[in-house]
Amino acid sequence: MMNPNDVNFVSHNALTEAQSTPFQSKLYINGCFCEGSSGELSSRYSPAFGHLVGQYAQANEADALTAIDAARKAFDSGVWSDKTGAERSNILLKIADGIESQLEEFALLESMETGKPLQQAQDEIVGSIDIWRYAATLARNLHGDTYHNLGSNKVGMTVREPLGVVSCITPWNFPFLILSQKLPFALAAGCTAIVKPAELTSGTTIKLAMILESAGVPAGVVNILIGSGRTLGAPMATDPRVDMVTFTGSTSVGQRVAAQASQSMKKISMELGGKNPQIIMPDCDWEAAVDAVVFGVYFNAGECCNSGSRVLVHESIADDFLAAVVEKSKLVKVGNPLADGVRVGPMIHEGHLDEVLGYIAKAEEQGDNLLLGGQRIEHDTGLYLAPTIIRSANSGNVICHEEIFGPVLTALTFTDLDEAIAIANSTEFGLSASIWSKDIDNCLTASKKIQAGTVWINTFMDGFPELPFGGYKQSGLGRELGRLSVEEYTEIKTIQMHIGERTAMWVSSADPS
Ligand code: TXE
Repeated sequence: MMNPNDVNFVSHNALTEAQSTPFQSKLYINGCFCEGSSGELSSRYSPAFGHLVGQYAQANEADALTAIDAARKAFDSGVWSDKTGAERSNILLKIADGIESQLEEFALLESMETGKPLQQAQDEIVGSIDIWRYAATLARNLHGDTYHNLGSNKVGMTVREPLGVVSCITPWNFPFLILSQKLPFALAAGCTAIVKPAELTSGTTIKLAMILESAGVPAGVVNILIGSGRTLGAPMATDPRVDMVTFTGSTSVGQRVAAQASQSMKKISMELGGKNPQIIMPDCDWEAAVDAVVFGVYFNAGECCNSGSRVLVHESIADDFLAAVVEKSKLVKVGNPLADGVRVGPMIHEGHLDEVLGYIAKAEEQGDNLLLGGQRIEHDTGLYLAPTIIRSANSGNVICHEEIFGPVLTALTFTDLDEAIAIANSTEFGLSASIWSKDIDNCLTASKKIQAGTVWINTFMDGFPELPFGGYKQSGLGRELGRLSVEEYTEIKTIQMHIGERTAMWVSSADPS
């Protein structure tokens, strides 16, 4: 345990009534808010303050089947898929307006359930609204192709049809942002959906349901289940009435969901883990690179698939650069998520904090060098972990290649860019990476050779709805966001046409007898 005075810890104040009143919610199936058929409730307590944040009706398998049935019937009826792109676009824009009108409530609930700083939660809801608006533009731009080069009596065309019913399974680290990377694009394409947020952070997803109907989304088009991944995941991934599963979460659960979904050849989209390197060259913009490393690893308490959890530093500057990162890390404010300037809140739950501490212990056992932190901070709920930096001499050590999902930076050194790229590529993941250098050759060489879905040059973790996001290797399958993301939720149909009289018969009376 670390003394809070040994880190830049901001203590808690008493909560106001608005901050401490628990959110109550039901399931949302076929346009109705309903209790789960088991009658059970789950409770979420704040990882920062320990108070009851929300109580949720729990869905069981029977509820999942009812939701799937509603989504299937809504899709097959054409009530959503037959709307014009313009109609769907207008509804998505109204949903965005509805979220915006409750921005503060969404952000507070998200902050209380996850423990993330309130200001960051607000930024994420603002970012999510922007994504809904971006998806609305794509609803009007979905189109196929035509082919006039098939001969004078043939025309071909491809049309993009909505894929059908989509199961969306989302995690706890960015509950509303990740939902917004999936659902508006599925809706833009004309699909219907069953959505299952993570057990710990269901609040903002179910809050969205309260906006859908008034925005004009017909009953059954979006159905929201709250409950256990194990119980609800199986029907959502295997039911023959579901056409696609989009999942964000751990690689191990993603593999299971993909295996289940493949039994009936469903389309799958997976956004999984990462062990993302930031490569620091000697000619980097020093201040900006130090700041980006600190931001990259501590943002969202490191519970971030895009976390810059590895820093690879050129050996000629390694000691000084890491000393600067240690000093800047000491300035990072940890603690009360509602206080101004706090950047790092608590970890999501006790079990997860224990796992992260287990990785730190393993690193020390393997001879890695703890430069900063490494311990819990002494505090009521006890879920705060001090910003941690570990220098490793061996890129084969556990801390260098497994996703830790906490505020833990692993530092390694390299002698030249080729070695840096080899280390960058030496994990099973390939989500994102960055390079810091003023030399364009270094930057472009790294961006071409690193196996990752996103490479940032002299910046880190920027994101725009316009730019696709997803992983190479075991970081995932498919892409979210970007112009083409709506196409992930479509099937291509080829239509071939013959013009005029058919002369070439397969069988003719003139054939030799
Ligand atoms: O994730 P899970 P957990 C990583 C991160 C973290 C680890 C464990 O390394 O430490 O995963 O987190 C649902 N069938 N990421 O255990 O279990 C679950 O209810 C279908 C990376 O919380 O993968 C939730 O809705 N679904 C990540 C979702 O899967 C199942 C974000 C994700 O939970 C299921 C979160 C099942 N059998 C964790 N079991 C990222 N890529 O950002 C669970 N779920």
